[in-house]
Amino acid sequence: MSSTIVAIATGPATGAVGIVRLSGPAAVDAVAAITRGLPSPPTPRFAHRVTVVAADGAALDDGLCLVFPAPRSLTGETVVELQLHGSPRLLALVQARLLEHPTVRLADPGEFTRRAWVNGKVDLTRAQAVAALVEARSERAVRAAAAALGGATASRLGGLERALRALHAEVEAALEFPQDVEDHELTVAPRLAALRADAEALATAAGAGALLSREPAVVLYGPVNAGKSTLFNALLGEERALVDPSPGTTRDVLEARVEWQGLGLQLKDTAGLRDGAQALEARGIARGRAALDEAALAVCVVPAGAARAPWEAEVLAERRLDVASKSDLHAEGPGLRVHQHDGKGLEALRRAIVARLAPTADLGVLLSDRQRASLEQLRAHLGAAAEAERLSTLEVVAGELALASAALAELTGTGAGRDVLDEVFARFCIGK
Ligand SMILES: Nc1nc2c(ncn2[C@@H]2O[C@H](COP(=O)(O)OP(=O)(O)OP(=O)(O)O)[C@@H](O)[C@H]2O)c(=O)[nH]1
Ligand SMILES: [Mg+2]
Repeated sequence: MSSTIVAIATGPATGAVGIVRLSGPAAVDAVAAITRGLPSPPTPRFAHRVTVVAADGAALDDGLCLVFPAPRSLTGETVVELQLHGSPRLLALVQARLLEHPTVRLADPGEFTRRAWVNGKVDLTRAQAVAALVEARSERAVRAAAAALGGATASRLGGLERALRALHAEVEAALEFPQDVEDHELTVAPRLAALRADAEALATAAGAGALLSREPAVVLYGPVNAGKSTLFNALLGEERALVDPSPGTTRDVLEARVEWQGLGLQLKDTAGLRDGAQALEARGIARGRAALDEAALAVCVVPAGAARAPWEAEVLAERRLDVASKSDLHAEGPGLRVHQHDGKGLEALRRAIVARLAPTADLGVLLSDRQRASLEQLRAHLGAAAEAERLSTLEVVAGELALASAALAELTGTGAGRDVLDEVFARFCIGK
């Protein structure tokens, strides 16, 4: 890879600092050509004070220049960073100046990270973690991405890969030396069971991770006038929804993003349910039901002491959380009780919602849709291998283990084709 790439690494908005980054053999030359004050050769990893100049020699900005000679850099190539003032126009001018160099071109999205991956600086899970960290919107998403960046996902997948490879080799050996088959049969079943348990745990962790990238919808629903909108406002801590003593106040679905205990989610308020609603209200109810169908969790809000059964029947129990509202008006009532006006029970409700969506403290593993599909294939082939093992058809076991290995290689990126890599790196913004 002989081209040198350049990109503005900081965001497109005005900021205190803006960074222009280059990677490749011409990085130092290109920067030296548009600056004054950079010694030749520059001191590695030293903050040089430089002046960036226009083609007519006029100063454009004063800033810092850091040079990371290959291979000890982010990408494994020579990397130069210009830290300037965070003016988008200035940074565009500086980038255009650098592009005047004959071998410098604009970086593609994710190309810095892709080069790091090509040069063995990061594996695919760490490269993905960079994108996930940049995109993270909640504290849990930040922590999960940081853990992956630290190698947690890589070591988890590596453990699975080693165990699978060892078992596959052993089965192949048993096929080649049938006199030893009986010995091998003793160990294949428990090791296969352990592998399946690991793959199962990974799938659970991937489910938890998916909640962090695709924030779940939590929908408040229930009969008219139950206090859903009052509860929605109380949970948000702001007067978002109109509240009124007359039934049928809410028509549209109202949405707000919240972050509770580090978990980001979409909270929705819906039209109260009742039979015989007139045209406009009925359309509101239909919208509410559509939101309910897509909800990760439905919070069934019914006043304490009122009959719950018809409302609870709207949603299956595994997707539903039952709440008794207006608990100040009625002493009895099972489950979670909230009094929206004085905030009683609100924190317990927030915790209950988070506990239902993310039942374990495990932040989860961040996988792409394609990786999750590979994981499903891995599990299917391990299951088929276990079935074949029970029937003592070792050739079939070996075949399924080979397919399982291929699925795992897709997942870890070691066996990933170009399209998979393109998809991974296309998720990045330019300059990453
Ligand atoms: N006493 C008491 N009244 C409440 C409580 N929560 C809400 N209310 C009252 O109940 C009435 C209805 O409240 P809303 O929040 O509009 O109820 P809703 O379920 O959104 O109603 P619709 O949108 O019409 O389905 C209002 O007069 C609220 O002031 C509560 O905890 N205690
Ligand atoms: Mg309402």
